[in-house]
Amino acid sequence: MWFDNPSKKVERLKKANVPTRSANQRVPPGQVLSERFPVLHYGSVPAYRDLSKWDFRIFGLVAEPLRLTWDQLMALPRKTITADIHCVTRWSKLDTTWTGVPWSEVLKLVQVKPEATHLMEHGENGFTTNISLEILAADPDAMLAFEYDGKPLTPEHGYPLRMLAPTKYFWKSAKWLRGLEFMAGDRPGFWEQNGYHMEGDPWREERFGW
Ligand SMILES: Nc1nc2c(c(=O)[nH]1)N[C@H]1C(S)=C(S)[C@@H](COP(=O)(O)O)O[C@H]1N2
Ligand SMILES: [Mo]
Repeated sequence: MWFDNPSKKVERLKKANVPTRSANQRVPPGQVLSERFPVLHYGSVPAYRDLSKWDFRIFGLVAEPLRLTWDQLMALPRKTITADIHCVTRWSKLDTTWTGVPWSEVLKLVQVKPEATHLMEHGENGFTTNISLEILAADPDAMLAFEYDGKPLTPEHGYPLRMLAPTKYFWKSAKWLRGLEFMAGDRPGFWEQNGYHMEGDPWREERFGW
């Protein structure tokens, strides 16, 4: 498939004006490689006894808001991808492998209104982060991820579900994801309200300020 071809992927991202690595450059400016997988978040790690009461909501600028149970989410098409991740605190990790529901499949679940331009990701503990729909559509690795390295996400990395939008700094990948809100225009999420950049592109070093 086209997304198995790395040069096709880069081509497509460039079309959407997403700067990407060139063949000999995988680490964005100002970043340091990490072998470990650091854990980073604000607040405490949610604990789930089971997922029977867990649900996932898609709302905002959609024809009909949607509520999915965990079992319904698990019945959706899935794929496994490998991508590099870049945290604004300057660590990058190469070749991380994730399994989840591809963004293209999420878009099939609802009828998104034409005015919608951005998405607000809603995490369990009130965490939010904003991202553009154009970026998500252009990134074949964007997904609702539930496995890392072939195993369910660990609690600290977002169990049971997190966003994965690896063309942006990793704060744009909300852990403990519970909802997606389609919006007309952009609105700052949690870190963005606290001075982080609205776009957060690691290749342009969009760390702070907007
Ligand atoms: N719900 C939630 N998701 C979050 C955060 C958070 O504070 N709460 N922090 C973000 C930040 S700043 C980073 S760098 C990544 C870290 O993910 P990791 O702990 O799996 O490395 O999660 C992002 N997702
Ligand atoms: Mo971060």
